Amino acid sequence: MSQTLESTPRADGFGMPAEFSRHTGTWMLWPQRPDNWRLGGKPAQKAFVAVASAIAQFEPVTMGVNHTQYMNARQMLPAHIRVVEISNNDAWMRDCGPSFITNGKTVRGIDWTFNAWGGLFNGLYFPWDWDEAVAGKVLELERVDRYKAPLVLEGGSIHVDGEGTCLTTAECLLSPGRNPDLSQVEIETHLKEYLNVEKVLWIPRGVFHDETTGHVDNLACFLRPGMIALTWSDDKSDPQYERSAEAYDYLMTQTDARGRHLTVHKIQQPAPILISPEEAEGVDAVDGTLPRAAGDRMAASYVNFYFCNGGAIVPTFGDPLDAAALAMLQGLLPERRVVGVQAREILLGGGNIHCITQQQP
Ligand code: KQY
Repeated sequence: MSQTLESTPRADGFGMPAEFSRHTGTWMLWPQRPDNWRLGGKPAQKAFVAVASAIAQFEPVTMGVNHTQYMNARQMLPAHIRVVEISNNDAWMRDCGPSFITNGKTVRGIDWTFNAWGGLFNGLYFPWDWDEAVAGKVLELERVDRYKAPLVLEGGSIHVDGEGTCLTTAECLLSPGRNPDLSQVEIETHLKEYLNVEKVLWIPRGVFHDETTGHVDNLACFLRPGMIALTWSDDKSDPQYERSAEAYDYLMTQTDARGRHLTVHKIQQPAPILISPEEAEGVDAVDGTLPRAAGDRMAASYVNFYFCNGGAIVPTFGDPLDAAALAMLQGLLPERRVVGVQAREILLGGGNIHCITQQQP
């Protein structure tokens, strides 16, 4: 059995590598809850198969599924994707899974506290106890020791450059539904201790209408140390304009842990994506779960992509700007193959490709 360690990663010389470093594989969870995914998750399941298959061209993929969906997932996924039973409340492995860390020889995991993006204050569903157990189960399956971090945090709320810098948003990490008893300084101290970083960059806000209260992974990510991709709108009447502009202005005033100034590449967001009446009708209404109403705007962003070994898997939306986003990322990541996957059905559940994946170094 894997052990729970009493020290911290920093004290033991472990830290989180950048997502663009080498992986041994990717973890995902299978969508099924009918009060989040339309039509009992059927269209989303096809999109998850497309994402898993795209990643599996580059590295091994493991899909965790509830026992009620095991046979269906096993039959829908190609044989080279490993399917294991892991009970879960929903399918966001980035957020309820572990953050893997390493000292260059051994891999360990951080098991953060998960409260469904805001607990009883503004969480997205109740209960979340199966999700809360996912990180521990993944680590035990891999026989990897873990640190239980004293912080409510989802993996989508942080990015690291692997060279001492963490990127996050104040909107998310300081939101009242997460760690209301901790100050910004205390939260930053925990990030430094558990991720083993020297510097935390606090972008003010995330993407407009993001139901995670502003996860950074939908707004911005490191392309390499010192280089950031930022979702962008040139339309001053779009509520995203102000958010992206303030993030850009903030990043332009900052240096990273190594003292480098940051280069920020703007990736134009797609035209606003609204839930259609047919899509809204397909979602069960359940008390305590975020409702899905026709006309609601979803937080679409090309930046919510996933690095895998030699590749980058990027969400597309059937928008004329898809091609420009793919071409721009391919130009910025010449050493990788950029692969677009139609992701509207994932977006309709409240996140995107980065939110449903978790890398294991
Ligand atoms: O990381 C994410 N974007 C997850 C969002 C969860 C949405 C649940 N409806």
